[in-house]
Amino acid sequence: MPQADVIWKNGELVPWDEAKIHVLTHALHYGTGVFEGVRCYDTEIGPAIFRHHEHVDRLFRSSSLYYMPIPFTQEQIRQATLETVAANGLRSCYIRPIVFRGEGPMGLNPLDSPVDVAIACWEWGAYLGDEGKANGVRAKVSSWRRLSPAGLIPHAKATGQYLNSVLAKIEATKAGYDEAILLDDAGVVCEGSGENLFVVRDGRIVTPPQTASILDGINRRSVIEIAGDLGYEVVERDLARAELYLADEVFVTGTAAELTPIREVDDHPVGTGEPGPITREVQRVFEDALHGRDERYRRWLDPVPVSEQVS
Ligand code: PPE
Repeated sequence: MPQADVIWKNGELVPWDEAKIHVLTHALHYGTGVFEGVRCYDTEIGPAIFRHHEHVDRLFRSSSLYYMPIPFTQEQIRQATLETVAANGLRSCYIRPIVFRGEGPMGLNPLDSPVDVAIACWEWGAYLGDEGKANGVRAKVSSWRRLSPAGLIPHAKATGQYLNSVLAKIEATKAGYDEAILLDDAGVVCEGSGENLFVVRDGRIVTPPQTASILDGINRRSVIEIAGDLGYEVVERDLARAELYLADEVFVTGTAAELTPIREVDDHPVGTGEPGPITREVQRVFEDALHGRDERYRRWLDPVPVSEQVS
């Protein structure tokens, strides 16, 4: 994977290779960490982080759901992220803030272990491939159900919870598909292994509701707003598995995946088998928003303070 120069760790920037942890880190054993996936784009107004405040806010909420007090304020974490991107001289990158229970007593009670924080960033291209982003990917409904809200907290972006996505992703890729779609505990459509999901039927956009064990995706919210601004009706309701096969269009959204069309589900072509017109239109405006090309959504960008160098 591409490396950058420095990583922010508990308040200071350290060289990439020195951002290490002990093998008895609590989170390594018990999954007691929470994280974010954030992206910085080289926009019309310079490098800028997309919906930065919302990501920092979700990090703190995830952390609080697992009783992990972060020893920094939201504003300190936001400034640290801006500083890390700037120090690495990156104009466009993926950013991974992580908060975790560090080296402390073994055993399930994490409350006496320190809460460590790190922020790394690196260049990361299209998550499901450039081809996939342009022409759509092939998905498989997973035999693994999305983690149940009776056992864990789907709204939290917690490290241990990702074993669920990992199983689904392994199954889908071993079977020759690009991505997994998980149903929830009740058998209704939930989301991709690392993305929220949208279906277009009869000109309407439908996406599973907050109660369907989804992660409350920040790009999901952005796309709902953009689609509304474009005049589309967006409905949050339960989706039956068969509606994936009967859909005119299907697409997923996420920080890593951005907006990626799904062109096949379980070997059924979605619609014509190519990304449909509504997907294309929403994707175009969403990409404009990410890159600061649409003034309406400039409020979603948090500029990275960089000295403009003439090269
Ligand atoms: N659901 C899940 C399970 C999920 O992991 C993500 C993000 C989303 C929905 C979309 O959320 P948002 O990014 O706020 O729109 N997945 C992150 C991790 C991907 C990874 O492989 O790591 C991401 O996109 O950064």
